[in-house]
Amino acid sequence: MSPPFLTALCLPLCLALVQCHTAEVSTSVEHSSLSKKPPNIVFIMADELGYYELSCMGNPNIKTPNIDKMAANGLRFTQCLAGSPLCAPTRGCLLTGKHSGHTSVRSNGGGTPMRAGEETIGSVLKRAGYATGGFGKWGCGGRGSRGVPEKHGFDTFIGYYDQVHAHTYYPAYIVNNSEEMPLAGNKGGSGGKTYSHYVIVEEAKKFIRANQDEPFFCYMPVTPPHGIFDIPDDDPAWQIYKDKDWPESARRYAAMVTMLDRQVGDVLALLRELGVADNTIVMFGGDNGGADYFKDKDHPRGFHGANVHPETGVEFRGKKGNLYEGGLRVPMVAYWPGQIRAGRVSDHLCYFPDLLPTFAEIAGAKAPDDVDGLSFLPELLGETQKRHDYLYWELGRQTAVRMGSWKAIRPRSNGAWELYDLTKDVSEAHDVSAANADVLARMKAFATAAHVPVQEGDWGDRSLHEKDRRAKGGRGNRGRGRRGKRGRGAQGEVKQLPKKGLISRDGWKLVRISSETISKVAKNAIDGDPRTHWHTRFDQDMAKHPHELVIDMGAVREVTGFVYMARQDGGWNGSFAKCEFFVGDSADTIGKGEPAATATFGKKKVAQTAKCKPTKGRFVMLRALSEVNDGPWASAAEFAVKGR
Ligand SMILES: [Ca+2]
Ligand SMILES: [Ca+2]
Repeated sequence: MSPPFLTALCLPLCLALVQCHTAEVSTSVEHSSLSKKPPNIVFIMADELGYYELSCMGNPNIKTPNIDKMAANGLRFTQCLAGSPLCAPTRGCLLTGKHSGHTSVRSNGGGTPMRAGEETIGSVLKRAGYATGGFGKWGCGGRGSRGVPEKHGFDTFIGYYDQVHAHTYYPAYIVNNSEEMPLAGNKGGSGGKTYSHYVIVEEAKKFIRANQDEPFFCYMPVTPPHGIFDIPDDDPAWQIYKDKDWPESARRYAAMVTMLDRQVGDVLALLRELGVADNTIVMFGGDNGGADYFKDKDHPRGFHGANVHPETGVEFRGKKGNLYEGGLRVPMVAYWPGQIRAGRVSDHLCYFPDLLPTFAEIAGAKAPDDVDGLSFLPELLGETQKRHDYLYWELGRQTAVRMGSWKAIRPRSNGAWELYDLTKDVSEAHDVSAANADVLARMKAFATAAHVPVQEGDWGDRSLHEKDRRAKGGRGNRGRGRRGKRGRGAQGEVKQLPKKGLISRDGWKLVRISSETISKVAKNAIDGDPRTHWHTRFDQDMAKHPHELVIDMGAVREVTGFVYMARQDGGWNGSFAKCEFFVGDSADTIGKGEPAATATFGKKKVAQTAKCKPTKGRFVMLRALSEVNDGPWASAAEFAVKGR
């Protein structure tokens, strides 16, 4: 089942022989056992691209001619599942070959580190003599931690180490092996002159060119089409969509996908130019299930239908962030001239932990013994493929197991397990657990065996990591908008709460909080600093509104209004839209009657006020019912109360 180059690798002195023969590499698909160096591996991963968002999948809106061609001349997987439905944990699975019951990066905090010494695709391939480069979003260890890419087998990594840093395409710098690489004219947010993604792709191409005579692994976990939905107005892809009668974010998103498609084409052209295309496997995929972005009443599953079959209308349940198929199903295409037969569609059930053993086998390297993945190289080559006994996921309080066509899912810890037969019910609409207790029992036993308590890697000094996160907003700078206007809300022109008419917040106590992240805690909403904010957790059990905050003001006050400030760091994720406010005498009963005030806030950095008729009480409650982008989470830079 091994391709001929593996035979060559088994021979003594193979390295010398391979080097002697590199000049003789032919573009023929015939492999001489000695004339080939191990194949190059290029893995390009879009951030957020949904299963049905490629034109070869029938998407009516988005054009992806180059990826379509890769699929037509290669293999497309129908059942490639993400390691996790969120950015950081899915990268942890991809890089380490482990499922999310074993990985060290299971939270989506952005900078959570892998453990020291943990093996990755990078370290395995580097030991096998590969040049290893990464370009894009790392997400498995912020700067200063033990999880940085250059400590995990990557010769070079250029891009974003922390995910929050990646929430701008115009940061003042990106990171190159933990050093800052300045980007000219950038201020963070949507303001700047140097589009970071262009730089990242160019660096990837430089890496390929520089290592054309070595076997190389080029890992490209690039950020488009993840928000902020920015693409330069002079990008050719924007010209295709700019005049569409769609919401601007939906147009920008589509253009970002088409831009990335063009760059995939550029990478393939470069491999041909260098004469290494026939000895290079190129894979393209998404990192987690589609996010159903840009929902409206005509597009209840998102404007581009990431999780909806464009012809049949059959939907994947759920989306990014949960373990139903909508959160896990990603597009995945593999192209390898002469090795993968053109035009294949594979139903082989695989997931991100399989990539390490697959790439290791392609390279003739040994995968670590403790990986959970299974090489799918035989499937790529059309040979007999082993199947998984089961696949496993956990995220926060959610757990899921796949066994053949069976999918067991427990959406909440201590909740009931559900069971679906995906061959009959890909939408996971009909729970058949009652009729298949034996099947479910087996799968629950797999889940119990698969989970090991998480052990994250060590942080050293977090100061550089925190700096990267702040760099997202262009702190201390004024931003230029993407259409050349002054960006609003950049750090440096931080808005303040009104000075008069507010009840003093000295001595205020938080009584009850519906949800908060580890770093963006609710006390940030009442700390008097508009640059800090409370950000509710993005987690299945806390994903949905309402998000609530109950505050004890310490004494009975007369309340006349409620003041809200959105986050001041240039992002709109999590800004409150519809809210209710309550005044009461008891923390236990507050929020049960009629609200004292309701409001629908807009995209404004200035303080917004919901007035109420004078109402006495010691406790106030804020209840956020929706978010400006229809996101499930919420945030507040500042919350204050008017009155006396
Ligand atoms: Ca993602
Ligand atoms: Ca604050």
